[in-house]
Amino acid sequence: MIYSKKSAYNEPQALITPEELFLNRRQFLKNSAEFGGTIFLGGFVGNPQFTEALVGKHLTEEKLALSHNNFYEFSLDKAEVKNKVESWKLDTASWRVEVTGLVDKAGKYSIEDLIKMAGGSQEERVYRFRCVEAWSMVLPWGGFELGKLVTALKPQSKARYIVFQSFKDSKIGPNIDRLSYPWPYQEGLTLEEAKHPLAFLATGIYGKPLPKQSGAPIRLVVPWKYGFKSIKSITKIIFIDEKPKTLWNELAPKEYGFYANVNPNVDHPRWSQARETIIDGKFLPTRQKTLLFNGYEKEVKDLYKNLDLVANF
Ligand SMILES: Nc1nc2c(c(=O)[nH]1)N[C@H]1C(S)=C(S)[C@@H](COP(=O)(O)O)O[C@H]1N2
Ligand SMILES: [Mo]
Repeated sequence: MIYSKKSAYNEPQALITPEELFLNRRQFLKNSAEFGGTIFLGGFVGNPQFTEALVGKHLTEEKLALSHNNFYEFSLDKAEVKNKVESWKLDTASWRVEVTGLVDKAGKYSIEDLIKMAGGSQEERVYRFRCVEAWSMVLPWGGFELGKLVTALKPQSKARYIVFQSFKDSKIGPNIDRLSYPWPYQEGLTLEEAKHPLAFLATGIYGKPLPKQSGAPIRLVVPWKYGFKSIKSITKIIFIDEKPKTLWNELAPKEYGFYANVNPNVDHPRWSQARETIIDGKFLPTRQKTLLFNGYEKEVKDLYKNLDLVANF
């Protein structure tokens, strides 16, 4: 693939000021001491090429990002998710992700195992994040490239898609009993998409381990797709040969496609996708134009060169 890491990180529209990133890193160092000895010991190493190229736009304020969440297993109210997750007694150390299907290295892995398989270190990535509901944020994730893990798991030659599932335990997420959705929350990518260097598995945000409302202890981040693809609190990864069912697509196939690439030219049946509201806490909404592939066109367009983006929304 014609792709250099540098191009991915040097997006001109990106993202935050070096100053903010620096403060953020200092904050991380402080917090990593508090979490010392755990899987976060390695920390999230920022990419200096990236840092130097940052201009203009602002990182979403931490307290806004961490109190404006979509996590339907807990609540349909974005402001309420944070409170609802508090009763979740999350034990990160015993969390396992089951890997099954058309893959040589099937098994049940701890978060530490997954990080080791992906090369043993974690890094920080600042990505734009665009929800299908037409709001956006700029978020500093900590974690590792999904593709590194995928390669280490040795998918078999028949594998063409990768499926992710969240927990299906109503003792954790009460709405699993209350809402008749096709639980567990399930999402999927083509294997090619999953191997793209921008596809990321996050274990942290703002230099700290992921809080529960953000999808602890591990969640997907696919920055060129609508936010609903970025599934939280992953418990299962399945390699398969056919396009999988995905939760929103199953619930409303005319509204939410499998690909869900951010596209200002393909409106949602009930609203326009041409613009987005920046989550900045201001009383009057700040709007900006939505970019094709959420601004990552240069990096990802080759994945879709033979795909009709309108038919395959
Ligand atoms: N398991 C699970 N993952 C999920 C969701 C969810 O309800 N459950 N919501 C999705 C949607 S619609 C969005 S926009 C993002 C929100 O992530 P954030 O709360 O960290 O911003 O998570 C996605 N992942
Ligand atoms: Mo979303």
